[in-house]
Amino acid sequence: MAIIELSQEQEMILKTVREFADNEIRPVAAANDREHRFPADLIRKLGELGFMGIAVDSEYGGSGFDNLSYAIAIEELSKACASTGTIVMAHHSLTCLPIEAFGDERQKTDFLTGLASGQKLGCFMLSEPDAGSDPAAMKTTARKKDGGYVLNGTKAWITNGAEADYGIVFVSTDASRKHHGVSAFIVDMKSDGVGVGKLEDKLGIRATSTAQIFFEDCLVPAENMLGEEGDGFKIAMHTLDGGRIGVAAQAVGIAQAALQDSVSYANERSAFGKPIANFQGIQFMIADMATRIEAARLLTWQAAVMKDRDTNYSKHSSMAKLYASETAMWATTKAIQIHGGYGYTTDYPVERYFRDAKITEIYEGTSEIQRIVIAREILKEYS
Ligand code: COS
Repeated sequence: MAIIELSQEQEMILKTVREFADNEIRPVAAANDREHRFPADLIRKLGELGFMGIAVDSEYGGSGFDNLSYAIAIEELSKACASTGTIVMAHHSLTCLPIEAFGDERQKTDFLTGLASGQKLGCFMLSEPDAGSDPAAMKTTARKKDGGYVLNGTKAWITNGAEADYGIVFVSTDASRKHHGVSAFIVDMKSDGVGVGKLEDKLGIRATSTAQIFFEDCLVPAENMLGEEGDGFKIAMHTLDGGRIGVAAQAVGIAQAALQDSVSYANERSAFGKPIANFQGIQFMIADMATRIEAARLLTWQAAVMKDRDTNYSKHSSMAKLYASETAMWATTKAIQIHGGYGYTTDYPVERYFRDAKITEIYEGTSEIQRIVIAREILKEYS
């Protein structure tokens, strides 16, 4: 662990989530991945333990902890099973937190309380088949009608889309105004006019579901609009700033699992008459993995602490996500190398870590998008 002193409360959270992950999540991670099985039971138990609303105010069903606690929890969950980390992240930082930040009292009572207590599951619907990195190009529309809005269009890559009870959907209420014409709504996913389409067959995080969601003349009450008409793009950007801390923590967790497994294997496996851990070629890989992971964790915790202190952390969450995700991809590649041929098979979990690591360089903004966010800030700061 990095040398940032955790509070007693954060230590307690770390201990609780690590025990739960070791005892209940890790043992089933490989089978859930292989069989594409959504771990509904584990998610229910995480709700009972308070992790589905860890950083949501207790007034609205959450546990009221800080964002550093959230990052610690996501790292530990993802170390055992990145899919579980993804399900919690999409629910917590992409659904609960924007309702807490931008919702009115009724929305918090009606939607957030059920979500944060883990009784309901959430999803975040921004991307579309032709709008990922450039969400302002979305085609899904909302037309005003009889006290509500009628939604039409298709959302893509929606984590938890097939299982969610409530979702936040971003739609164009005025296409002529581009990003200023984007609005956000809370949707009951069981409403008429909401349909679940194709489930993606993915390289990694295979125990999550990733769905296309169709809106066909779906009437949403006007009172379900999050913020004001036209606020949607800023709500999405603000939400992703926070979400990227979670992805960074997830990447650190995957990389940490790769390191721990590599050390165990290097101590067990012998070549040329001694454990391969004795060879410098292996030691240098382990040293570089550990150093990069420590740096990635520090960047992640820094961004989380900045969010907790209410300072502008947009650049820092992008830096954390960029560095941690590339560290996870690099460290899992080295982990397979250390395991040799065995690492290339499903006999060892490092091939799963490698497949899971890749998504952290893509979702919630690709590495290229993170570089754009960082570069824009740096150019402003130094000019
Ligand atoms: N928080 C709040 N508002 C923000 C913001 C942030 N972090 N970043 C930008 N905005 C605001 C800007 O202030 C601007 O508002 P005004 O026009 O009122 O001044 C508006 O949003 C548009 O900003 P900008 O002109 O920078 O938008 P661009 O179209 O150039 O896009 C990027 C900016 C590329 C950073 C953005 O589109 C992005 O993050 N894309 C990736 C989306 C993503 O992560 N997709 C994955 C989906 S979730 S799996």
